[in-house]
Amino acid sequence: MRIIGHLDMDAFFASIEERDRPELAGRPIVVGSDPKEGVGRGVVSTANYAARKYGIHSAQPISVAWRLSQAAEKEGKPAAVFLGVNIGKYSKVSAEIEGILRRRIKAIQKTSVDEAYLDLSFCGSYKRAEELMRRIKEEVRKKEGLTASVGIGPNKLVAKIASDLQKPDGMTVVREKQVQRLLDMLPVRKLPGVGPKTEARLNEIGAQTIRELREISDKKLTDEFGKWGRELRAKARGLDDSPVEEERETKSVGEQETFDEDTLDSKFLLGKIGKMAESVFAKMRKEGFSSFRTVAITVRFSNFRTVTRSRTLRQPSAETSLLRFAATDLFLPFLDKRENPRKNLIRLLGVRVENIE
Ligand code: TTP
Ligand code: MG
Repeated sequence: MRIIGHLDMDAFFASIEERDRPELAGRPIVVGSDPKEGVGRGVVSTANYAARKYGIHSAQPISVAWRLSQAAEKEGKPAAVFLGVNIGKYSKVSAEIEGILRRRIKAIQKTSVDEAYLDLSFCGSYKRAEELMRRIKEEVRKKEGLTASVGIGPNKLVAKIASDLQKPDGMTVVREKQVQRLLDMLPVRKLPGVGPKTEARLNEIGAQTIRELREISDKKLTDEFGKWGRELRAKARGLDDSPVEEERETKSVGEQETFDEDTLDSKFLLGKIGKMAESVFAKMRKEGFSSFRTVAITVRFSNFRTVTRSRTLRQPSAETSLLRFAATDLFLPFLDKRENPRKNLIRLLGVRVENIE
């Protein structure tokens, strides 16, 4: 019998900060960019549950979070505490939690800084799987001072949905024969992979709940969504046979962009390189890495000839400015005779960091 678990830490970054600053216990906490008294331009990484009561949430502009906090204060509630992101610290905690899991479970798929799928089939029964996960939650609470929410089900899809159902500090077990009844009650948005766009289109064709999605004919789903329609159909039935597999370690993070028009406008291209360096750095941090050692750029010319150039630093760097500098420096020769004697136009640029930790 397959039994799969999914563990997701509660308000992860914010819970760590709350733990480390006992004077903040119980206060609303927002972790993210500097709000700069309401004119800051970044976003909220996460907020603890007290701050979520004010409507503050991940990915929201930090200026909006600031206003929500001020509004709450006007009503006599405590103002939120705004803290910067200390990704190095959170990665360490993440690795410790992974250690706790690995000591008791062989097959683990860590999917983000605070989430993992666990193959609990070896437990032999849902009861024993639940006992094991209760012990693990207890150990995480004792050793790390943090709470986690756990879902247990017959596959990854159901386990992931289940871990979200009783947050925070939740434990939700969904046995095979309960799957359909549970899914049928939930809105379609609860299915992993269904974002705001799919949700809106499903609502348009009359499916608010997973039950309603299940009742749409296969033909209509395929007409509307193509291949994705078939996947939705399986999800709505709680079907998923994907294995819990060790993620190949991400050793690089990058992005690339193809331009609307091929160009050799140096101001435009250097601006792009700079922006991409910043955003690759942000992405790297979001994925739980704090430093890089190698910077690589990709240049594709209008004739599709593609060139990669990279530079490895003597030691790891955690500086966005250094990434920006290295990427720019690698790119400059493409603007002149050194790498581009025929003045070929450029159609795509990419920036990537490797050897990340
Ligand atoms: P989540 O597990 O999505 O959120 P969470 O742990 O803060 O809260 P929940 O109790 O609902 O699980 O993400 C884990 C961490 O990843 C989160 O603490 C901060 C970070 N993160 C971002 O930096 N930006 C984001 O947009 C999201 C969603 C998360
Ligand atoms: Mg979480």
